[in-house]
Amino acid sequence: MAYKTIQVKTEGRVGVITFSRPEALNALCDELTTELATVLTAFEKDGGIGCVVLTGSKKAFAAGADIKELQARDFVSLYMQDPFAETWEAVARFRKPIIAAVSGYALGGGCEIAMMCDFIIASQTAKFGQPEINLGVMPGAGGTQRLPRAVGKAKAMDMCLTGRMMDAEEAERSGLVSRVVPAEDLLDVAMEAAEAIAVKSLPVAMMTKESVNRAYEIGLTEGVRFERRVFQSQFALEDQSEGMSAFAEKRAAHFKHR
Ligand code: CO8
Repeated sequence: MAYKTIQVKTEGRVGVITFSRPEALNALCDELTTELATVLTAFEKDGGIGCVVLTGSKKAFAAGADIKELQARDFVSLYMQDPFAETWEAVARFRKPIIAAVSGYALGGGCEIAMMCDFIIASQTAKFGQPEINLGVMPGAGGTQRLPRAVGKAKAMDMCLTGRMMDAEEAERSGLVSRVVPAEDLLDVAMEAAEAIAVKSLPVAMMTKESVNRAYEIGLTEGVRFERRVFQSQFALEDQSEGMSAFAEKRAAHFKHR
Protein backbone atom coordinates (compact mmCIF):
# COMPACT_ATOMS: atom_id res chain seq x y z
CA MET A 1 0.00 0.00 0.00
CA ALA A 2 1.22 3.49 -0.85
CA TYR A 3 1.33 6.10 1.90
CA LYS A 4 1.63 9.85 1.44
CA THR A 5 3.26 10.96 4.68
CA ILE A 6 5.29 7.97 5.80
CA GLN A 7 7.53 5.38 4.18
CA VAL A 8 7.17 1.78 5.21
CA LYS A 9 9.43 -1.19 4.62
CA THR A 10 10.30 -4.47 6.22
CA GLU A 11 13.77 -5.87 6.60
CA GLY A 12 13.62 -9.44 7.75
CA ARG A 13 11.44 -9.40 10.87
CA VAL A 14 11.83 -5.66 11.43
CA GLY A 15 9.25 -3.14 10.25
CA VAL A 16 10.61 0.34 9.56
CA ILE A 17 8.34 3.38 9.50
CA THR A 18 9.88 6.68 8.38
CA PHE A 19 8.02 9.96 8.74
CA SER A 20 8.15 11.69 5.39
CA ARG A 21 6.89 15.27 5.31
CA PRO A 22 10.19 17.06 4.68
CA GLU A 23 8.40 20.30 3.75
CA ALA A 24 7.05 20.55 7.33
CA LEU A 25 9.86 18.91 9.35
CA ASN A 26 7.62 15.84 9.65
CA ALA A 27 4.90 17.73 11.50
CA LEU A 28 2.30 15.21 12.59
CA CYS A 29 -0.78 16.09 10.56
CA ASP A 30 -3.99 14.04 10.78
CA GLU A 31 -3.15 12.15 7.61
CA LEU A 32 0.24 11.13 9.02
CA THR A 33 -1.07 9.92 12.36
CA THR A 34 -3.86 8.02 10.58
CA GLU A 35 -1.35 6.34 8.25
CA LEU A 36 0.90 5.57 11.21
CA ALA A 37 -1.97 3.93 13.11
CA THR A 38 -2.94 1.90 10.01
CA VAL A 39 0.58 0.53 9.57
CA LEU A 40 0.96 -0.29 13.26
CA THR A 41 -2.33 -2.20 13.21
CA ALA A 42 -1.07 -4.18 10.21
CA PHE A 43 2.34 -4.82 11.82
CA GLU A 44 0.70 -6.01 15.01
CA LYS A 45 -1.32 -8.62 13.08
CA ASP A 46 1.64 -9.65 10.91
CA GLY A 47 3.33 -12.69 12.43
CA GLY A 48 6.43 -11.91 10.34
CA ILE A 49 7.13 -8.71 12.30
CA GLY A 50 8.98 -9.00 15.61
CA CYS A 51 10.01 -5.39 16.19
CA VAL A 52 9.42 -1.95 14.70
CA VAL A 53 11.72 1.05 14.21
CA LEU A 54 10.08 4.47 13.99
CA THR A 55 12.25 7.22 12.57
CA GLY A 56 12.29 10.53 10.70
CA SER A 57 14.84 12.50 8.69
CA LYS A 58 18.30 13.76 9.61
CA LYS A 59 16.87 17.21 10.43
CA ALA A 60 13.70 16.13 12.22
CA PHE A 61 12.17 13.09 13.81
CA ALA A 62 9.04 15.25 14.02
CA ALA A 63 8.66 18.95 14.90
CA GLY A 64 5.36 18.33 16.67
CA ALA A 65 1.71 18.25 15.78
CA ASP A 66 0.92 20.19 12.62
CA ILE A 67 0.35 23.67 14.03
CA LYS A 68 -1.34 24.89 10.85
CA GLU A 69 -3.95 22.13 11.22
CA LEU A 70 -4.32 22.54 14.98
CA GLN A 71 -4.84 26.28 14.56
CA ALA A 72 -8.23 25.60 12.94
CA ARG A 73 -9.52 23.32 15.70
CA ASP A 74 -11.78 24.32 18.57
CA PHE A 75 -12.62 22.67 21.87
CA VAL A 76 -15.78 20.95 20.67
CA SER A 77 -14.18 19.46 17.55
CA LEU A 78 -11.16 18.20 19.54
CA TYR A 79 -13.39 16.79 22.25
CA MET A 80 -16.03 15.18 20.03
CA GLN A 81 -13.65 13.66 17.49
CA ASP A 82 -10.63 13.05 19.74
CA PRO A 83 -7.82 12.58 17.19
CA PHE A 84 -5.40 11.72 19.96
CA ALA A 85 -7.42 8.74 21.17
CA GLU A 86 -8.13 7.57 17.64
CA THR A 87 -4.68 7.65 16.10
CA TRP A 88 -1.82 9.04 18.20
CA GLU A 89 -2.32 6.52 20.96
CA ALA A 90 -1.82 3.67 18.46
CA VAL A 91 1.90 3.95 19.25
CA ALA A 92 1.33 3.58 22.99
CA ARG A 93 -1.17 0.76 22.43
CA PHE A 94 1.17 -1.16 20.09
CA ARG A 95 1.94 -4.48 21.78
CA LYS A 96 5.15 -5.48 19.99
CA PRO A 97 8.50 -3.84 20.74
CA ILE A 98 8.96 -0.46 19.03
CA ILE A 99 12.11 1.67 19.02
CA ALA A 100 12.28 5.39 18.20
CA ALA A 101 15.41 6.38 16.25
CA VAL A 102 15.62 10.14 16.68
CA SER A 103 17.77 12.57 14.73
CA GLY A 104 17.24 16.32 14.81
CA TYR A 105 14.06 17.80 16.25
CA ALA A 106 11.69 15.74 18.40
CA LEU A 107 9.43 18.53 19.63
CA GLY A 108 5.95 18.65 21.11
CA GLY A 109 3.99 15.73 19.70
CA GLY A 110 7.24 14.45 18.14
CA CYS A 111 8.82 14.09 21.58
CA GLU A 112 5.56 12.59 22.87
CA ILE A 113 5.40 9.95 20.10
CA ALA A 114 9.08 9.09 20.73
CA MET A 115 8.29 8.65 24.44
CA MET A 116 5.39 6.31 23.59
CA CYS A 117 7.96 3.97 22.02
CA ASP A 118 9.71 1.41 24.23
CA PHE A 119 13.03 3.19 24.08
CA ILE A 120 14.71 5.99 22.19
CA ILE A 121 18.06 5.79 20.43
CA ALA A 122 19.22 9.31 19.61
CA SER A 123 21.78 10.74 17.23
CA GLN A 124 24.21 13.34 18.56
CA THR A 125 22.14 15.97 16.71
CA ALA A 126 18.85 15.11 18.45
CA LYS A 127 16.94 17.89 20.21
CA PHE A 128 14.00 17.15 22.45
CA GLY A 129 11.46 19.64 23.72
CA GLN A 130 7.89 20.40 24.74
CA PRO A 131 7.57 23.93 23.36
CA GLU A 132 3.74 23.98 23.34
CA ILE A 133 3.71 26.71 25.99
CA ASN A 134 5.10 29.09 23.35
CA LEU A 135 1.91 28.42 21.35
CA GLY A 136 -0.38 29.17 24.28
CA VAL A 137 -1.15 25.53 25.07
CA MET A 138 0.44 22.71 27.00
CA PRO A 139 1.52 19.23 25.85
CA GLY A 140 -1.53 17.19 24.87
CA ALA A 141 -0.24 13.76 23.86
CA GLY A 142 1.25 12.57 27.13
CA GLY A 143 4.16 15.01 27.54
CA THR A 144 3.23 16.19 31.03
CA GLN A 145 2.91 12.54 32.11
CA ARG A 146 5.65 10.59 30.31
CA LEU A 147 8.38 13.27 30.54
CA PRO A 148 8.39 13.44 34.38
CA ARG A 149 8.39 9.64 34.51
CA ALA A 150 11.43 9.63 32.19
CA VAL A 151 13.49 12.56 33.48
CA GLY A 152 11.98 13.47 36.86
CA LYS A 153 9.88 16.42 37.94
CA ALA A 154 12.56 19.13 37.93
CA LYS A 155 13.65 18.70 34.32
CA ALA A 156 10.10 17.97 33.09
CA MET A 157 8.82 21.20 34.68
CA ASP A 158 11.80 23.10 33.26
CA MET A 159 11.14 21.73 29.74
CA CYS A 160 7.35 22.17 29.78
CA LEU A 161 7.33 25.60 31.43
CA THR A 162 10.24 27.27 29.61
CA GLY A 163 9.77 25.39 26.33
CA ARG A 164 13.54 24.97 26.02
CA MET A 165 15.16 22.13 24.09
CA MET A 166 17.33 19.40 25.54
CA ASP A 167 20.25 18.14 23.47
CA ALA A 168 21.14 14.46 23.06
CA GLU A 169 23.82 14.50 25.73
CA GLU A 170 21.47 15.99 28.33
CA ALA A 171 18.70 13.60 27.22
CA GLU A 172 20.94 10.58 27.79
CA ARG A 173 22.15 11.93 31.14
CA SER A 174 18.53 12.46 32.20
CA GLY A 175 17.33 9.00 31.19
CA LEU A 176 15.14 10.09 28.28
CA VAL A 177 17.16 8.13 25.73
CA SER A 178 18.91 4.79 26.04
CA ARG A 179 21.89 5.53 23.79
CA VAL A 180 23.43 8.37 21.77
CA VAL A 181 25.25 7.54 18.56
CA PRO A 182 26.82 9.51 15.69
CA ALA A 183 24.14 10.70 13.23
CA GLU A 184 25.48 8.56 10.39
CA ASP A 185 25.19 5.40 12.51
CA LEU A 186 21.69 6.02 13.88
CA LEU A 187 19.64 3.76 11.64
CA ASP A 188 22.24 0.97 11.66
CA VAL A 189 22.35 0.94 15.45
CA ALA A 190 18.54 1.04 15.73
CA MET A 191 18.22 -1.78 13.17
CA GLU A 192 20.81 -3.84 15.02
CA ALA A 193 18.86 -3.44 18.26
CA ALA A 194 15.57 -4.25 16.49
CA GLU A 195 17.05 -7.35 14.83
CA ALA A 196 18.39 -8.53 18.19
CA ILE A 197 14.87 -8.21 19.63
CA ALA A 198 13.13 -9.72 16.59
CA VAL A 199 14.92 -13.09 16.90
CA LYS A 200 13.75 -13.58 20.48
CA SER A 201 10.53 -15.33 21.37
CA LEU A 202 7.88 -12.78 20.34
CA PRO A 203 5.36 -13.63 23.08
CA VAL A 204 8.14 -13.38 25.67
CA ALA A 205 9.30 -10.02 24.27
CA MET A 206 5.70 -8.76 24.33
CA MET A 207 5.17 -9.96 27.90
CA THR A 208 8.45 -8.33 28.93
CA LYS A 209 7.29 -5.03 27.43
CA GLU A 210 3.92 -5.36 29.15
CA SER A 211 5.59 -6.06 32.48
CA VAL A 212 8.04 -3.13 32.28
CA ASN A 213 5.12 -0.85 31.35
CA ARG A 214 3.26 -2.03 34.45
CA ALA A 215 5.95 -0.32 36.51
CA TYR A 216 4.45 2.99 35.37
CA GLU A 217 0.93 2.04 36.33
CA ILE A 218 0.97 0.16 39.64
CA GLY A 219 2.86 -0.11 42.94
CA LEU A 220 5.92 -2.29 43.58
CA THR A 221 4.22 -5.17 45.40
CA GLU A 222 1.53 -5.57 42.74
CA GLY A 223 4.08 -5.04 39.98
CA VAL A 224 6.37 -7.77 41.29
CA ARG A 225 3.37 -10.06 41.74
CA PHE A 226 2.34 -9.41 38.11
CA GLU A 227 5.90 -10.09 36.94
CA ARG A 228 6.08 -13.36 38.88
CA ARG A 229 2.80 -14.68 37.43
CA VAL A 230 3.88 -13.85 33.89
CA PHE A 231 7.32 -15.38 34.50
CA GLN A 232 5.68 -18.57 35.80
CA SER A 233 3.33 -18.69 32.80
CA GLN A 234 6.30 -18.61 30.43
CA PHE A 235 7.20 -22.11 31.61
CA ALA A 236 4.20 -23.24 29.55
CA LEU A 237 5.95 -22.06 26.37
CA GLU A 238 8.04 -24.27 24.10
CA ASP A 239 10.32 -21.25 23.76
CA GLN A 240 11.29 -21.56 27.43
CA SER A 241 12.41 -25.18 27.02
CA GLU A 242 14.16 -24.33 23.73
CA GLY A 243 15.98 -21.35 25.29
CA MET A 244 17.19 -23.27 28.30
CA SER A 245 18.06 -26.43 26.32
CA ALA A 246 20.04 -24.34 23.84
CA PHE A 247 22.04 -22.82 26.68
CA ALA A 248 22.79 -26.25 28.18
CA GLU A 249 23.74 -27.63 24.77
CA LYS A 250 25.93 -24.58 24.00
CA ARG A 251 24.07 -23.69 20.79
CA ALA A 252 22.00 -20.75 19.60
CA ALA A 253 18.31 -20.87 20.52
CA HIS A 254 15.79 -21.12 17.69
CA PHE A 255 12.53 -19.86 19.10
CA LYS A 256 9.39 -21.26 17.57
CA HIS A 257 7.15 -18.33 18.40
CA ARG A 258 8.68 -15.49 16.49
N1 CO8 B 1 3.62 22.29 12.31
C1 CO8 B 1 3.48 22.74 11.04
N2 CO8 B 1 4.53 23.14 10.29
C2 CO8 B 1 5.75 23.10 10.85
C3 CO8 B 1 5.96 22.65 12.17
C4 CO8 B 1 4.82 22.22 12.91
N3 CO8 B 1 4.92 21.74 14.15
N4 CO8 B 1 7.28 22.75 12.44
C5 CO8 B 1 7.88 23.22 11.33
N5 CO8 B 1 6.96 23.46 10.37
C6 CO8 B 1 7.17 23.97 9.02
C7 CO8 B 1 7.45 25.46 9.04
O1 CO8 B 1 6.23 26.18 9.10
C8 CO8 B 1 8.19 25.63 7.74
O2 CO8 B 1 7.26 25.63 6.68
P1 CO8 B 1 7.31 26.81 5.56
O3 CO8 B 1 8.64 26.59 4.88
O4 CO8 B 1 6.14 26.51 4.68
O5 CO8 B 1 7.26 28.09 6.26
C9 CO8 B 1 8.99 24.35 7.61
O6 CO8 B 1 8.35 23.40 8.47
C10 CO8 B 1 10.44 24.50 8.08
O7 CO8 B 1 10.41 25.04 9.40
P2 CO8 B 1 11.25 26.33 9.84
O8 CO8 B 1 11.46 27.23 8.68
O9 CO8 B 1 10.61 26.89 11.06
O10 CO8 B 1 12.65 25.60 10.18
P3 CO8 B 1 13.75 26.12 11.20
O11 CO8 B 1 14.92 25.23 10.99
O12 CO8 B 1 13.95 27.59 11.09
O13 CO8 B 1 13.15 25.86 12.67
C11 CO8 B 1 12.01 24.56 14.37
C12 CO8 B 1 12.94 24.56 13.13
C13 CO8 B 1 12.75 25.21 15.55
C14 CO8 B 1 11.72 23.10 14.69
C15 CO8 B 1 10.71 25.35 14.07
O14 CO8 B 1 10.17 24.87 12.84
C16 CO8 B 1 9.65 25.22 15.11
O15 CO8 B 1 9.75 25.83 16.15
N6 CO8 B 1 8.61 24.39 14.84
C17 CO8 B 1 7.47 24.24 15.76
C18 CO8 B 1 7.81 23.39 16.95
C19 CO8 B 1 6.62 23.31 17.88
O16 CO8 B 1 6.16 24.28 18.41
N7 CO8 B 1 6.13 22.08 18.08
C20 CO8 B 1 4.97 21.82 18.94
C21 CO8 B 1 3.71 21.77 18.13
S1 CO8 B 1 2.21 21.59 19.09
C22 CO8 B 1 2.15 19.94 19.49
O17 CO8 B 1 3.00 19.19 19.12
C23 CO8 B 1 0.97 19.49 20.30
C24 CO8 B 1 0.98 17.96 20.50
C25 CO8 B 1 -0.33 17.45 21.06
C26 CO8 B 1 -1.24 17.05 19.95
C27 CO8 B 1 -2.46 16.33 20.34
C28 CO8 B 1 -3.30 16.17 19.06
C29 CO8 B 1 -4.62 15.66 19.23
